[in-house]
Amino acid sequence: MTINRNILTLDEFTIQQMRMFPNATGELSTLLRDIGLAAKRVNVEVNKAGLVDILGDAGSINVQGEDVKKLDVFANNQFIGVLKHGISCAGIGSEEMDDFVIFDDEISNNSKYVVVFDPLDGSSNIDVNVSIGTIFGVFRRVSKIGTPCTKDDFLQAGINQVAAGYVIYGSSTMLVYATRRGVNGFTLDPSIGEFSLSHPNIKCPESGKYYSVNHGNFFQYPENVRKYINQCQRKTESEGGPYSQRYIGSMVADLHRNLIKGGIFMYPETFDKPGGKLRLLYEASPFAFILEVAGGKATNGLERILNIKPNGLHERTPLFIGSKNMMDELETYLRS
Ligand code: AHM
Ligand code: MG
Repeated sequence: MTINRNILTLDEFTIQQMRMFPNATGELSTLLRDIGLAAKRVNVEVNKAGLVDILGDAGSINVQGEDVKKLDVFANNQFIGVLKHGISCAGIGSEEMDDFVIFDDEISNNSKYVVVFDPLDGSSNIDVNVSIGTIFGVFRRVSKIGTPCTKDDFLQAGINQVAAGYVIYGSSTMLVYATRRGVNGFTLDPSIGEFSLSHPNIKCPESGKYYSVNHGNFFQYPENVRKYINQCQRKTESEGGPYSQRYIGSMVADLHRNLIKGGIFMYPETFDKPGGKLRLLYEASPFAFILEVAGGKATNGLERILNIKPNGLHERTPLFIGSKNMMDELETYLRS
Protein backbone atom coordinates (compact mmCIF):
# COMPACT_ATOMS: atom_id res chain seq x y z
CA MET A 1 0.00 0.00 0.00
CA THR A 2 1.35 3.47 -0.84
CA ILE A 3 0.91 6.05 1.86
CA ASN A 4 0.30 9.60 0.71
CA ARG A 5 2.57 11.67 2.96
CA ASN A 6 0.94 14.88 1.75
CA ILE A 7 -2.09 14.03 3.85
CA LEU A 8 -1.96 15.27 7.43
CA THR A 9 -3.50 13.36 10.30
CA LEU A 10 -5.55 15.23 12.90
CA ASP A 11 -2.64 15.09 15.36
CA GLU A 12 -0.11 16.30 12.80
CA PHE A 13 -2.41 19.13 11.76
CA THR A 14 -3.12 20.38 15.30
CA ILE A 15 0.59 20.25 16.16
CA GLN A 16 1.39 22.19 12.99
CA GLN A 17 -1.22 24.81 13.96
CA MET A 18 0.19 25.02 17.47
CA ARG A 19 3.69 25.74 16.14
CA MET A 20 2.34 28.98 14.66
CA PHE A 21 1.89 30.25 18.23
CA PRO A 22 5.21 30.29 20.08
CA ASN A 23 3.48 30.58 23.48
CA ALA A 24 0.99 27.77 22.90
CA THR A 25 1.06 25.06 25.56
CA GLY A 26 -0.38 22.33 23.32
CA GLU A 27 -3.37 21.82 25.60
CA LEU A 28 -5.91 22.46 22.85
CA SER A 29 -4.13 20.01 20.51
CA THR A 30 -4.20 17.41 23.26
CA LEU A 31 -7.86 18.06 23.89
CA LEU A 32 -8.73 17.62 20.20
CA ARG A 33 -6.69 14.44 20.10
CA ASP A 34 -8.64 13.13 23.12
CA ILE A 35 -11.94 13.97 21.41
CA GLY A 36 -10.71 12.22 18.24
CA LEU A 37 -9.88 9.13 20.28
CA ALA A 38 -13.34 9.00 21.88
CA ALA A 39 -14.89 9.51 18.43
CA LYS A 40 -12.96 6.53 17.05
CA ARG A 41 -14.19 4.33 19.89
CA VAL A 42 -17.78 5.47 19.37
CA ASN A 43 -17.40 4.90 15.64
CA VAL A 44 -16.43 1.26 16.21
CA GLU A 45 -19.59 0.70 18.24
CA VAL A 46 -21.81 2.60 15.81
CA ASN A 47 -20.48 0.45 12.96
CA LYS A 48 -21.22 -2.82 14.66
CA ALA A 49 -24.43 -1.69 16.30
CA GLY A 50 -26.65 -3.90 14.18
CA LEU A 51 -24.52 -6.96 14.96
CA VAL A 52 -24.14 -6.92 18.68
CA ASP A 53 -27.57 -6.01 19.94
CA ILE A 54 -26.37 -2.71 21.29
CA LEU A 55 -29.39 -1.08 19.67
CA GLY A 56 -32.49 -0.10 21.52
CA ASP A 57 -33.40 1.68 24.68
CA ALA A 58 -31.11 1.32 27.64
CA GLY A 59 -34.28 1.20 29.64
CA SER A 60 -33.90 4.55 31.33
CA ILE A 61 -35.09 8.09 30.68
CA ASN A 62 -32.53 10.90 30.38
CA VAL A 63 -32.73 14.23 32.15
CA GLN A 64 -34.67 15.67 29.19
CA GLY A 65 -37.37 13.03 29.71
CA GLU A 66 -36.31 11.11 26.59
CA ASP A 67 -35.50 7.42 26.19
CA VAL A 68 -31.80 6.75 26.50
CA LYS A 69 -30.36 4.46 23.83
CA LYS A 70 -27.49 2.21 24.75
CA LEU A 71 -25.15 3.92 22.33
CA ASP A 72 -25.90 7.30 23.93
CA VAL A 73 -24.69 5.94 27.24
CA PHE A 74 -21.63 4.36 25.66
CA ALA A 75 -20.71 7.57 23.79
CA ASN A 76 -21.23 9.70 26.89
CA ASN A 77 -18.91 7.45 28.91
CA GLN A 78 -16.24 7.50 26.21
CA PHE A 79 -16.14 11.29 25.97
CA ILE A 80 -16.17 11.76 29.73
CA GLY A 81 -13.46 9.10 30.09
CA VAL A 82 -10.95 10.64 27.65
CA LEU A 83 -11.56 14.17 28.94
CA LYS A 84 -11.27 13.21 32.59
CA HIS A 85 -8.09 11.24 32.05
CA GLY A 86 -6.56 13.79 29.69
CA ILE A 87 -4.57 16.82 30.79
CA SER A 88 -6.59 19.64 29.21
CA CYS A 89 -10.10 19.58 30.60
CA ALA A 90 -11.30 20.74 34.02
CA GLY A 91 -14.92 19.62 33.63
CA ILE A 92 -17.72 18.84 31.20
CA GLY A 93 -21.37 19.51 30.45
CA SER A 94 -23.23 16.79 28.54
CA GLU A 95 -26.74 16.32 27.19
CA GLU A 96 -26.82 13.01 29.04
CA MET A 97 -25.98 14.42 32.48
CA ASP A 98 -28.21 16.24 34.94
CA ASP A 99 -25.62 18.84 35.74
CA PHE A 100 -22.09 19.94 34.91
CA VAL A 101 -19.37 17.49 35.99
CA ILE A 102 -16.41 19.12 37.72
CA PHE A 103 -13.46 16.73 37.64
CA ASP A 104 -11.68 18.24 40.69
CA ASP A 105 -8.36 16.41 40.72
CA GLU A 106 -4.92 17.98 40.60
CA ILE A 107 -4.35 17.70 36.85
CA SER A 108 -7.90 18.72 35.92
CA ASN A 109 -7.83 21.72 38.27
CA ASN A 110 -4.73 22.91 36.46
CA SER A 111 -6.35 22.52 33.02
CA LYS A 112 -7.34 25.51 30.93
CA TYR A 113 -10.51 24.28 29.25
CA VAL A 114 -14.03 23.01 29.87
CA VAL A 115 -15.96 21.08 27.22
CA VAL A 116 -19.69 20.87 26.49
CA PHE A 117 -21.03 18.13 24.26
CA ASP A 118 -23.94 16.13 22.96
CA PRO A 119 -22.34 12.68 22.81
CA LEU A 120 -24.75 11.18 20.28
CA ASP A 121 -27.16 13.52 18.57
CA GLY A 122 -30.00 12.29 16.37
CA SER A 123 -30.52 9.28 18.58
CA SER A 124 -33.91 8.48 17.04
CA ASN A 125 -31.89 7.49 13.95
CA ILE A 126 -29.65 4.94 15.70
CA ASP A 127 -32.02 2.03 15.23
CA VAL A 128 -32.43 2.63 11.51
CA ASN A 129 -28.84 2.98 10.31
CA VAL A 130 -29.07 6.69 9.53
CA SER A 131 -26.22 9.16 10.20
CA ILE A 132 -25.81 10.37 13.77
CA GLY A 133 -23.20 12.62 15.33
CA THR A 134 -21.37 14.14 18.27
CA ILE A 135 -21.30 17.92 18.84
CA PHE A 136 -18.79 19.72 21.09
CA GLY A 137 -17.77 23.19 22.18
CA VAL A 138 -14.63 24.22 24.10
CA PHE A 139 -14.41 27.23 26.43
CA ARG A 140 -11.36 28.66 28.18
CA ARG A 141 -12.24 28.72 31.85
CA VAL A 142 -12.84 32.04 33.57
CA SER A 143 -12.20 30.68 37.06
CA LYS A 144 -8.73 30.56 38.56
CA ILE A 145 -6.41 27.84 37.28
CA GLY A 146 -5.38 25.56 40.12
CA THR A 147 -8.92 25.44 41.58
CA PRO A 148 -11.91 23.29 40.54
CA CYS A 149 -13.81 24.79 37.59
CA THR A 150 -17.20 26.40 38.21
CA LYS A 151 -20.57 26.79 36.46
CA ASP A 152 -19.49 30.21 35.19
CA ASP A 153 -16.82 28.50 33.08
CA PHE A 154 -19.59 26.76 31.13
CA LEU A 155 -22.29 29.43 31.09
CA GLN A 156 -20.47 31.67 28.63
CA ALA A 157 -21.79 33.16 25.41
CA GLY A 158 -20.86 31.01 22.40
CA ILE A 159 -18.62 33.73 21.02
CA ASN A 160 -16.15 32.81 23.79
CA GLN A 161 -15.62 29.30 22.44
CA VAL A 162 -12.00 28.68 21.50
CA ALA A 163 -13.02 25.70 19.37
CA ALA A 164 -16.16 23.85 18.38
CA GLY A 165 -16.75 20.83 16.24
CA TYR A 166 -18.71 17.74 15.41
CA VAL A 167 -18.22 14.15 14.41
CA ILE A 168 -20.53 12.61 11.83
CA TYR A 169 -20.87 8.83 11.83
CA GLY A 170 -22.08 8.45 8.27
CA SER A 171 -21.08 6.80 5.02
CA SER A 172 -17.63 7.95 6.12
CA THR A 173 -16.88 9.13 9.63
CA MET A 174 -15.65 12.69 9.77
CA LEU A 175 -14.45 15.05 12.46
CA VAL A 176 -14.87 18.73 11.60
CA TYR A 177 -13.65 21.44 13.95
CA ALA A 178 -13.37 25.19 13.94
CA THR A 179 -11.10 27.61 15.72
CA ARG A 180 -11.10 31.31 14.96
CA ARG A 181 -8.50 30.54 12.30
CA GLY A 182 -10.76 28.34 10.18
CA VAL A 183 -12.82 25.20 9.79
CA ASN A 184 -11.15 21.95 8.82
CA GLY A 185 -12.58 18.50 8.16
CA PHE A 186 -10.88 15.13 8.72
CA THR A 187 -12.13 11.83 7.36
CA LEU A 188 -11.45 8.66 9.30
CA ASP A 189 -9.23 6.37 7.25
CA PRO A 190 -10.28 2.96 8.58
CA SER A 191 -7.16 1.28 7.16
CA ILE A 192 -4.89 3.19 9.57
CA GLY A 193 -7.45 4.30 12.17
CA GLU A 194 -6.55 7.97 11.78
CA PHE A 195 -8.56 11.08 10.99
CA SER A 196 -6.87 12.56 7.90
CA LEU A 197 -7.28 16.11 6.63
CA SER A 198 -9.73 15.82 3.73
CA HIS A 199 -11.59 19.16 3.79
CA PRO A 200 -9.09 21.98 4.51
CA ASN A 201 -10.37 25.48 5.19
CA ILE A 202 -14.09 24.82 4.69
CA LYS A 203 -16.15 27.83 3.56
CA CYS A 204 -19.94 27.68 3.55
CA PRO A 205 -21.24 28.80 0.13
CA GLU A 206 -23.01 32.19 0.46
CA SER A 207 -26.12 30.75 -1.17
CA GLY A 208 -27.38 27.21 -1.53
CA LYS A 209 -30.29 25.15 -2.77
CA TYR A 210 -31.24 23.25 0.37
CA TYR A 211 -33.68 24.17 3.09
CA SER A 212 -33.99 21.84 6.05
CA VAL A 213 -36.98 21.99 8.37
CA ASN A 214 -39.47 19.54 9.87
CA HIS A 215 -42.45 20.10 7.55
CA GLY A 216 -44.63 18.01 9.82
CA ASN A 217 -44.61 20.93 12.26
CA PHE A 218 -45.45 23.51 9.57
CA PHE A 219 -48.78 24.61 11.03
CA GLN A 220 -47.19 25.04 14.44
CA TYR A 221 -44.60 27.56 13.25
CA PRO A 222 -44.99 31.34 13.63
CA GLU A 223 -46.59 32.97 10.61
CA ASN A 224 -43.45 34.73 9.35
CA VAL A 225 -41.55 31.41 9.39
CA ARG A 226 -44.36 29.77 7.40
CA LYS A 227 -44.20 32.62 4.89
CA TYR A 228 -40.45 32.10 4.45
CA ILE A 229 -40.93 28.34 3.96
CA ASN A 230 -43.55 29.07 1.29
CA GLN A 231 -41.07 31.39 -0.36
CA CYS A 232 -38.45 28.60 -0.39
CA GLN A 233 -40.93 26.48 -2.34
CA ARG A 234 -41.69 29.22 -4.84
CA LYS A 235 -38.12 30.13 -5.82
CA THR A 236 -37.67 30.43 -9.54
CA GLU A 237 -34.45 29.72 -11.38
CA SER A 238 -33.65 33.43 -11.64
CA GLU A 239 -34.07 33.69 -7.85
CA GLY A 240 -31.56 30.89 -7.28
CA GLY A 241 -34.23 28.18 -7.07
CA PRO A 242 -35.78 25.80 -7.07
CA TYR A 243 -34.73 24.91 -3.54
CA SER A 244 -34.81 21.28 -2.43
CA GLN A 245 -36.10 20.21 0.96
CA ARG A 246 -33.67 17.94 2.85
CA TYR A 247 -34.33 16.93 6.46
CA ILE A 248 -32.70 13.92 8.07
CA GLY A 249 -33.66 14.50 11.69
CA SER A 250 -29.97 14.40 12.70
CA MET A 251 -28.86 18.01 12.85
CA VAL A 252 -25.22 16.97 12.48
CA ALA A 253 -25.98 15.38 9.12
CA ASP A 254 -28.29 18.21 7.98
CA LEU A 255 -25.81 20.89 8.98
CA HIS A 256 -22.81 19.03 7.57
CA ARG A 257 -24.49 18.89 4.16
CA ASN A 258 -25.56 22.53 4.31
CA LEU A 259 -22.10 23.64 5.45
CA ILE A 260 -20.46 21.95 2.48
CA LYS A 261 -23.11 22.53 -0.18
CA GLY A 262 -24.82 25.69 1.07
CA GLY A 263 -28.28 25.75 2.62
CA ILE A 264 -30.40 26.79 5.56
CA PHE A 265 -31.54 24.75 8.57
CA MET A 266 -34.41 25.80 10.81
CA TYR A 267 -35.78 24.48 14.07
CA PRO A 268 -38.22 27.25 15.00
CA GLU A 269 -40.34 27.52 18.10
CA THR A 270 -43.66 25.67 17.86
CA PHE A 271 -46.90 25.97 19.82
CA ASP A 272 -45.87 22.81 21.71
CA LYS A 273 -42.26 23.92 22.21
CA PRO A 274 -42.31 27.71 22.56
CA GLY A 275 -38.60 27.75 23.50
CA GLY A 276 -37.62 25.55 20.53
CA LYS A 277 -36.27 22.01 20.84
CA LEU A 278 -32.53 22.24 20.36
CA ARG A 279 -30.13 22.94 23.19
CA LEU A 280 -28.28 26.27 23.21
CA LEU A 281 -25.04 25.32 24.93
CA TYR A 282 -24.03 22.03 23.32
CA GLU A 283 -26.03 21.95 20.05
CA ALA A 284 -26.78 25.45 18.73
CA SER A 285 -23.74 27.33 20.02
CA PRO A 286 -21.02 25.00 18.67
CA PHE A 287 -22.70 24.91 15.25
CA ALA A 288 -23.18 28.70 15.27
CA PHE A 289 -19.44 29.06 15.91
CA ILE A 290 -18.53 26.64 13.10
CA LEU A 291 -20.91 28.22 10.58
CA GLU A 292 -19.82 31.76 11.41
CA VAL A 293 -16.13 30.92 11.04
CA ALA A 294 -17.06 29.33 7.69
CA GLY A 295 -18.84 32.54 6.60
CA GLY A 296 -22.45 31.66 7.50
CA LYS A 297 -24.85 32.98 10.14
CA ALA A 298 -26.94 31.67 13.04
CA THR A 299 -29.75 33.30 15.03
CA ASN A 300 -32.61 32.36 17.33
CA GLY A 301 -34.88 34.49 15.15
CA LEU A 302 -34.14 37.68 17.06
CA GLU A 303 -30.56 37.53 18.18
CA ARG A 304 -27.22 36.13 17.07
CA ILE A 305 -26.82 32.73 18.77
CA LEU A 306 -23.19 33.44 19.68
CA ASN A 307 -24.19 36.48 21.75
CA ILE A 308 -26.59 34.60 24.01
CA LYS A 309 -25.32 33.72 27.47
CA PRO A 310 -27.01 30.51 28.62
CA ASN A 311 -28.72 30.32 32.01
CA GLY A 312 -28.43 26.57 32.34
CA LEU A 313 -26.91 23.43 30.87
CA HIS A 314 -30.06 22.25 29.10
CA GLU A 315 -31.55 25.58 27.98
CA ARG A 316 -33.33 25.32 24.63
CA THR A 317 -33.43 27.74 21.73
CA PRO A 318 -35.08 28.17 18.36
CA LEU A 319 -32.37 27.90 15.69
CA PHE A 320 -31.98 29.33 12.18
CA ILE A 321 -28.56 28.65 10.68
CA GLY A 322 -26.89 28.48 7.31
CA SER A 323 -25.55 30.26 4.25
CA LYS A 324 -25.18 34.02 4.61
CA ASN A 325 -27.46 35.17 1.79
CA MET A 326 -30.20 32.71 2.68
CA MET A 327 -30.06 33.83 6.32
CA ASP A 328 -30.22 37.48 5.22
CA GLU A 329 -33.39 36.75 3.25
CA LEU A 330 -34.90 34.77 6.14
CA GLU A 331 -34.21 37.69 8.47
CA THR A 332 -36.28 40.05 6.29
CA TYR A 333 -39.25 37.71 6.97
CA LEU A 334 -38.49 37.34 10.68
CA ARG A 335 -38.30 41.12 11.12
CA SER A 336 -41.62 41.72 9.35
P1 AHM B 1 -31.71 14.55 20.19
O1 AHM B 1 -30.65 15.35 20.90
O2 AHM B 1 -32.71 13.94 21.15
O3 AHM B 1 -31.13 13.51 19.28
O4 AHM B 1 -32.59 15.60 19.35
C1 AHM B 1 -31.96 16.50 18.50
C2 AHM B 1 -32.38 16.20 17.10
C3 AHM B 1 -31.60 16.94 16.05
O5 AHM B 1 -30.47 16.23 15.65
C4 AHM B 1 -32.59 17.05 14.95
O6 AHM B 1 -32.34 18.11 14.08
C5 AHM B 1 -33.89 17.22 15.67
O7 AHM B 1 -33.69 16.64 16.95
C6 AHM B 1 -35.03 16.53 15.01
O8 AHM B 1 -36.17 16.78 15.72
P2 AHM B 1 -37.63 16.52 15.09
O9 AHM B 1 -37.76 15.03 14.97
O10 AHM B 1 -38.58 17.12 16.07
O11 AHM B 1 -37.67 17.19 13.74
MG1 MG C 1 -29.05 16.17 20.85
